[in-house]
Amino acid sequence: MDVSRRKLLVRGAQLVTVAAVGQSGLLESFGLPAQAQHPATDSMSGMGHPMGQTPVAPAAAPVRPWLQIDSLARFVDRLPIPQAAQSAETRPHPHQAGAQIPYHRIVMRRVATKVHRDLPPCNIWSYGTAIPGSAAVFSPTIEARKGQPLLIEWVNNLPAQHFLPIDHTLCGAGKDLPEVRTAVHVHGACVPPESDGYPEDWQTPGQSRTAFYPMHQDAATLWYHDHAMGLERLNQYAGLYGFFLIRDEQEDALNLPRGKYEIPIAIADRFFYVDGQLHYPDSGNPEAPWIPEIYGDAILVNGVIFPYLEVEPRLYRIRLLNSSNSRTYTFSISNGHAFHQIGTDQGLLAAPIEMKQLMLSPAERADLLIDFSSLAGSSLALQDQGRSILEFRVAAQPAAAQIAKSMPEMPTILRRIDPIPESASVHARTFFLKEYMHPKTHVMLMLLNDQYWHDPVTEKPLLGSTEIWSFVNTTQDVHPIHLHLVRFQILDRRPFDGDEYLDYKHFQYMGDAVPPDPNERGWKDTVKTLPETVTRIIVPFEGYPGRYVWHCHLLEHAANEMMRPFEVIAPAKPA
Ligand SMILES: [Cu+2]
Repeated sequence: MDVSRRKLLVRGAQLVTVAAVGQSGLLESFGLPAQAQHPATDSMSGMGHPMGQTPVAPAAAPVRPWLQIDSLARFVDRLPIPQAAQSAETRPHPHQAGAQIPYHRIVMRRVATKVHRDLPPCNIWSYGTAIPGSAAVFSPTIEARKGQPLLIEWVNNLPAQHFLPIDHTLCGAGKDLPEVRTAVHVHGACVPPESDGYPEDWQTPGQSRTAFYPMHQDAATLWYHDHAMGLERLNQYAGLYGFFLIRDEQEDALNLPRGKYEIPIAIADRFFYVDGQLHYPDSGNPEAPWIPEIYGDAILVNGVIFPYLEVEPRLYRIRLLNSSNSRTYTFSISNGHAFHQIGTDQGLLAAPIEMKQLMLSPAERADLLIDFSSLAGSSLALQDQGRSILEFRVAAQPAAAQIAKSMPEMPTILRRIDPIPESASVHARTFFLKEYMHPKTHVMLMLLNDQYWHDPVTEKPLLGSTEIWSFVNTTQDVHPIHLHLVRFQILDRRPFDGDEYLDYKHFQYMGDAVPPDPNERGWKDTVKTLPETVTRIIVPFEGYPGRYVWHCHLLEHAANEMMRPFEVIAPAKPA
């Protein structure tokens, strides 16, 4: 992976040369229409790193100096625990006469939060208010149960002007549109299309939208975030994300740690200025500030840099979410302590998987059990590739009330998950994931099967049918691919010769298909598609007919055409 970006740059340079000699652009040479070309910029400085650790630096001198994260004191702020959203009202069920269901009203607003003890308050956009006992603000957690539908009115009370660099040349972010628009998507929720937060179903400040969540699905760690066309990367960076947890009887029966022993943890990287305000790097071209990826040097854990969490020497349930724009993490615990993964994006695995390392791409979740019982009196840290981001301080002994009660124990079996046979698929689709570099401007463009957002819908699965989707990742990036509405299983990954394909259009496998890792053998809604690898998933299209989206969850990629609609078609009624 270390040479990947260099290789891409070399390839880009080669192709630029070819294109210049041939008097035609790179995009045309790939059979792409000229409309693909991103407006000119001379800067390549916005280029991120595929799994990068190197911060992106803008070409222009910053107006304000950046914060050096390493200068901050470590572990001086308590980890904020997101508060459960409170519903005081009920409203009529939209489809069942006479039934009343819980109604939440969640307001998006500009708020000041403390991301670190030694920094001035930071202005963010959030669905939340201050957390009791903390100077931090974090979005409320929606608590839902299978079989208990609910309504949420999402209210946009944000300012009329954005504070992060909008790129008006991107699809759906034109200067003719309001600057501030929001569309709330509950990631992983099986909901009717009008409640899914379709990117073009946006609201402006002063507007709201009420969404219906039927909650027919299994217990899982979902999350909500903004998905407005052309602004998702900025709105989420501004702070618009939170947890949405679904519980059910199957999970209840496992007696997993609950209450203060169940901790949702959202990890998101950011850049800051020395005055404590958010910094979103740009390309250096004010007319086209988009950058291909972003890897901030500050890791926010529930909105705070370098927090600590006091734990008792006992079993904890940690629901881990990667809510970063681009960064993939490799998590571990500082002393090499093993932990167990019990669930993935769409709920429980079949059995706990013992692990010492966990790789999590943007939008993926991991439901973990960490047993601190043998670590009384010690401190350890949650790390990303050896870098500590959250400290666990283990008390010398359990709380007295807990000693009297029986402690939850590690379950051995979680639930039954039947692998879907490939023979269940009625349609196989293949998608080429590509990145193009403009020969003159060196700006990247990311596409799914060479199609743009506004091209006609090509994926029209039948409601109730099962399909196999193969993602041929011709790039050097890990692209986490997310399908709205559905859950799926990963079939396998098989490496191919990327150079041979890109240079000669000759497709050649380089090895056998590899089954997913044990902790991926559950229901997923986001899949890591690895470089120069074909990743296959099998997808039952269940839920509702209508138009949804699928996209790369590197938000900068999704903003630059790596997002497509799909339409679930209701089966024809018999005549
Ligand atoms: Cu991508």
